[in-house]
Amino acid sequence: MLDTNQFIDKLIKNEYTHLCVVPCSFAKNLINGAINHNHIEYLPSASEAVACSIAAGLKVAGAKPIVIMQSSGLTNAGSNITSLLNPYGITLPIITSWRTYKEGDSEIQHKHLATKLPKLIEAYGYNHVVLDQESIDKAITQINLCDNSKTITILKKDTFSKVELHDNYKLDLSNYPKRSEYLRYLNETYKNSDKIFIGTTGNTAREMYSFMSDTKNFYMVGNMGGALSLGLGMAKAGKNIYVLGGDAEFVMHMGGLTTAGRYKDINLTYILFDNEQNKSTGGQNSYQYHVDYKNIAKASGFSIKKKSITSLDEFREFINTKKEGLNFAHVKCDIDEVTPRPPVDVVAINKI
Ligand SMILES: Cc1ncc(C[n+]2csc(CCOP(=O)(O)OP(=O)(O)O)c2C)c(N)n1
Repeated sequence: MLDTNQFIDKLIKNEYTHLCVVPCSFAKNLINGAINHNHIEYLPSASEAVACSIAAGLKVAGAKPIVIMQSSGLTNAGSNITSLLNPYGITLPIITSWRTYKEGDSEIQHKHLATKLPKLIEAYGYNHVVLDQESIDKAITQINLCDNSKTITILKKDTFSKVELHDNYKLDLSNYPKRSEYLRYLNETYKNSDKIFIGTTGNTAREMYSFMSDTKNFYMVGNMGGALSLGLGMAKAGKNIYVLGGDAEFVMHMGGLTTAGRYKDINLTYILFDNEQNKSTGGQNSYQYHVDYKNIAKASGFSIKKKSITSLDEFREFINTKKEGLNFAHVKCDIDEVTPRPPVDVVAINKI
């Protein structure tokens, strides 16, 4: 195992300047260590495609960026790698975690790339190295190789020693109800109804499994950023849909909002539960204070609850007064304890 803080010190000595990141729990110690350290600028990115393009801009302008992403995110970055980095000859370190999969695991989103990740990298026209887990010097040499050649670094689980985010990065959300309280209310209100609840990857889907046992649920365990569009498809096919999402998920493929906003004659309600962080990948702040979720939804064509919801009473009022059609609400919430992942037999539903 590598000492995370020593590794970051060496990155700084090697003059790396920025970390462009979509978090992955396999890389959380490295990410959280860099956030604590503050010497390499942390650039939380809406998607892996965004992270790669920012890094390319930094590199051509003389900075020394590193990109960190999850293996599933390497597919999002495919267009950037093959149509920006490669043809323009821009080289920079991309560290991708290598998510594993065992038969019977409910993380079905990782099953394919658990064996095919090196082949995907090869198909992009790149070599790969697996980050050394024993020697910081060897690992830094590998990062430097990626900085100067078409090579992608693969990060295995448990490569970096444990680092907790410093207390000043921990958020106090105690003025808001926990997400579980809102979910329990939805469960009570809609138990045994024909409404379908889609939970986004991250903790929303997991918490739905724990707190909404009596509603019809679709747990989206991967396909980050795609829950709203899945919901649009189901709503266009005549179903009454609720998408329950996280704030980091909201921005990943935000074009889904502009597409959905065209259709007013469907029943689709998007409830964004904003805990200001990536809870499921180590609690990194999402730093989206500048984003006006409600007005983005409104400008995209949704009917919105004008004020952000900060209490259960306001939530009840929204649920009981909203009209049919395309609705959006921004709900502030506190974080719950970690809840179990839904098991594979309930995740792998393919018909509703
Ligand atoms: C393409 C892709 N990139 C990264 C991830 C890793 N990932 C899973 S959940 C998550 C963050 C989710 O945060 P948010 O939507 O705010 O929900 P929360 O976990 O806080 O409830 C990330 C980055 C992923 N699943 N897919």
